[in-house]
Amino acid sequence: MPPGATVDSLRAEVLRHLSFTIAKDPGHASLHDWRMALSYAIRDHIVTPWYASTRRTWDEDRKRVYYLSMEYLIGRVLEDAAINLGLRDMAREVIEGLGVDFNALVEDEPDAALGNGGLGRLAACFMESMATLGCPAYGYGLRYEHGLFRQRFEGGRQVETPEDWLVTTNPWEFDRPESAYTVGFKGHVESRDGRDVWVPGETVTASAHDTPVVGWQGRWANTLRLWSAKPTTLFDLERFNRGDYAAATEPEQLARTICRVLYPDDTTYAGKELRLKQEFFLTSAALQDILRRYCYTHKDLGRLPERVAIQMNDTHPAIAGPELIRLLTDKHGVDFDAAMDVARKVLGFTNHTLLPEALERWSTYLFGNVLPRHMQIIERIDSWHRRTYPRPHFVGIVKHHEVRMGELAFIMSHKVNGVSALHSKLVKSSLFPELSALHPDRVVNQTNGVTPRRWLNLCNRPLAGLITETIGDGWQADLDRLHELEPHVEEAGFRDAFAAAKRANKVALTGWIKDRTGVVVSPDALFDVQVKRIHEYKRQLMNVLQTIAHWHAIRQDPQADWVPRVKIFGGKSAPGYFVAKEIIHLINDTARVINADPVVGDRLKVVYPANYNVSMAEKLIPAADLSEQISTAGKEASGTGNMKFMMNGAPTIGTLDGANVEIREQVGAENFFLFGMTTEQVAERRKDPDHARHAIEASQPLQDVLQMLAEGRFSPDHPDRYHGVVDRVWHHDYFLVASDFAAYHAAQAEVDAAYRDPARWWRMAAFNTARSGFFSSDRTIRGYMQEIWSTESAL
Ligand code: F55
Repeated sequence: MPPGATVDSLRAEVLRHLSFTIAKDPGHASLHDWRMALSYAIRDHIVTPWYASTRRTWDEDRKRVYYLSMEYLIGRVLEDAAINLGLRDMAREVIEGLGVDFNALVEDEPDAALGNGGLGRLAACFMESMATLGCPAYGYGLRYEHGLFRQRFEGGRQVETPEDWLVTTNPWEFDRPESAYTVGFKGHVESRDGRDVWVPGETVTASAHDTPVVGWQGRWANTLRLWSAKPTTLFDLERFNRGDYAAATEPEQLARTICRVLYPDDTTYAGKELRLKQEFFLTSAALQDILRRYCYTHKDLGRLPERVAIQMNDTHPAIAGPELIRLLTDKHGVDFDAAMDVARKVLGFTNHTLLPEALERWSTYLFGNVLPRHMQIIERIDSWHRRTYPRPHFVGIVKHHEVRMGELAFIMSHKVNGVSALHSKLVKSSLFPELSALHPDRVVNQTNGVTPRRWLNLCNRPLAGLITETIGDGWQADLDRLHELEPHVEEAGFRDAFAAAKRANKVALTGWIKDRTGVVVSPDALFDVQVKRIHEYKRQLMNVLQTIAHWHAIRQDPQADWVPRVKIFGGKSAPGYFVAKEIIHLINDTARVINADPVVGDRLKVVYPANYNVSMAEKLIPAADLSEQISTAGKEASGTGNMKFMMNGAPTIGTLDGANVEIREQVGAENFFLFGMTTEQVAERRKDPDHARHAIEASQPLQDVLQMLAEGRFSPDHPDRYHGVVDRVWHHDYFLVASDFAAYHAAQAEVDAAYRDPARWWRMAAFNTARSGFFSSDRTIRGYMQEIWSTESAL
C-alpha cells in the first residue's frame, strides 16, 4: 500500500478528481463519472513509482528491454492496477461508502482488446511480470482505434461489430506528442555521395501515448508506449488550389487508416499492404525512439547491445532487422558489417506457431514497392549470410519471389525461441531445420507463463483468500510457494474449503450465465470449459461431437447415474474463416436442442456466451472444473489458457501438445486426463488415406453423431446445414477429429468417474493449483532475462 494512503485520503482524492478533473458534483455523477474519478485517483499512485523507476534506469544507466508487439490483449486496467498497489479493498470501501456499486463501476471499464488471442495476452502478462521483477522495459505497440471486433450471435451465427474502446476517454494513457517520428513508405532510393538514400513517397508521423504498467506492490513501473499516426503535412494547399481535393487530403487518409483497426486474424496472415505498413510503422517508430534514447547518453553505437535488448513478438515486427541496419548505416554512418554485428546482438525473435498459413511471406513486388530501401538491405543480408555460412543449397530470406519473414527474423537474431519445450524442439527440427543446423545454439526454449496477479489473485478472490489463510501472504510474487499447499491436500478440511471456494465462483457464474444466455444451470454440475479462438486445430468440433454423443447416451438410459455437466464454450472466429464459423453455428444449434430437451434436464446443458474476452475469462476460469486442451498434437505451440485453468484448480483433459506436456509433468499423470495421439502418431496416421473412415467405422457413438448431423437433428429448419461438416469429418479430416474421438470419449468417462468421488476430485483439483507455480510468467521472464536479454533486475 502506498505510504500514507487511507480510506479518508483516497475518498478525498476521488472526490477531488470528480470535481476538478471530471467537473461533476457527486449528486449528478454517473457510474462512468465515478469510474473516471476513481481511475484518476488510483493513477496518481502509479505516477510516483513510475517516475522513480524511470529515473533509476537513467541514473544507473541500465540496460533496457524493448518488447515489440503488434498486439497487447490487456483487458481492464483499474482493478489490476488497484490490486497491485494494495488499494483495491480500500477503493471498494470508498466507492461503496459513496453509495456506488463497486463491481458495476469496475465492469463499466471497456476491455483494452488490442490483440487476438494467446500472442497478445502473453505480451500483456510479460509487461506485468517485467514490472513486478523490476526489469527496466518498454513495450511498443500500436494504438488501434478499434480493437478486436465484438461478437454477437444472430440465429446462432457469428456477427461482428466494430469495437470502440476509445469513444470514452482512456484514463490510463498520457499523450506524448513531443515524442514523434516520421515514418516513410514507398518512393525510391537515390545514391548521394556514394551513399544510398531512401526518398519516401509517403510519410506519416508516429506520435506516442504512454501507459504506465505497475508491478506487484508498486515497487516498479514500466511504460507501454503505443503509437498513433498523424498526417505529416496537414493539408496540401497546392493540390487543393489546383482543384485536386481528394489528393489534397491523402496524407490525412493514410494517417487515419494506419492505426484504424486491429487485423482480426489469429494464426493466418493476409498479405495485405496495409498490414505491412502497420508493421513497419510500429517498428520504425520504436527503433527511432530506442536509438534517440541511447544516443542521449552514449556515443558509440557499437556498444548498443550493452544497453539495449529488442524482442520481436513473432515475425510481425521482423522488419526491425533491416530497419535497424538502415538507421545504423544510412542515418548514422556505421558500416554494414558492423551494423550486422550490432543488430544481431540486440535482436531476439519469439516464434508462436508452426501453422504454415501463419508464416508471413510478402511478395517481393509488394514489399519492394512499400519498402524499396529495405528490399535492397534484405538482398544484402541474404548474400552476407550466404557468404558467411556457405551451404550447397540455398537457405535464406528471398525465395520464389517472396520475402520470408521467419527466415529474416531468424538470421537477424542472436536467439530464437519457441514457447514450450515441445514447440521449441519442433521449431528446431521442422520449422528451421537448415538454419538451426547452421546456427546450432540459436534456438532455445522459454515456456510461456501467465501472471498470477491477474489470473489468480485478482480473478479468484475466494481461492486467493484460502491460499493466504493456508500458507500466508507473499505467494503472489513467488508462485513456487504454492507447493506449500501440497501437504494440506491430504486434509479433508482443506479440500472442503477448496471445494467451497470453487462453488462460490460457480454460483456467481450461474447467475451471470442466466443473465447473458437465459440458460439456467446448476452449480452442482461439473463445469467443463473450452474457451479460446475458434480454429480447426483446437478441435472445438471434437468437443461438440462428443457432447452430442453424451446427450445421445443420456437419452438412451436417462435413469443411469449420470454426472451432471455444463459444457461451456467461448471464443471468436476470424471473420473470413468459413469452417470456424460453421463450428460456431453448430455449437449454438446443439445448445438450443439439448437445453430444450426435457429428457436430459439438468444432466446436460450447453452454453456459449457471446463475445469471449479477457474479462469473460476472468469469470469463467475460476468457476471451471475441467479444462479442455484438446488440440491435434504438434499444432498448439504452447497454450496459456491451460495454465490459467490449472492455477485455478481445474484439471485438464488434453492431448500431449504444447505446454500440456509440461503441465502433466508438473501435476503428475494421475492428475491429468490424457488422451489422443502424439505428434509422431499424428504424422504416421495421416499416411493412411482412409484414417477417418477407419476411425468412424470403429466407433458406434461417432457414427450415430454423424448420422444425426446428416439427418438435420440440430438444424430442423435446414436439414442439410451440416452436410459440409459431416463430409469434412469423413473425407478431409486433417486435424484427426475422427481418429482421436474414441479416446476423447473414453477420457470424458474417466472424468465422470473421478468427479463421482469427491475426495479424489478435490485432491486432484487442489494439486493442480499447488503444482502450478512453474507457470508464472515471472519464471518465464527470468528465463528471457538470463538467456536472451542479459539483463538484471533493478530491485
Ligand atoms: C496473430 C496474428 C497473426 Cl497474422 C498470426 C498469429 C497471431 C496469433 O495471435 N498467434 C497466436 O496467438 N499464437 C499463440 O501464441 C500463444 C503465446 O505464445 C501460444 O500459447 C499459442 O499456442 C499460440 O497459438
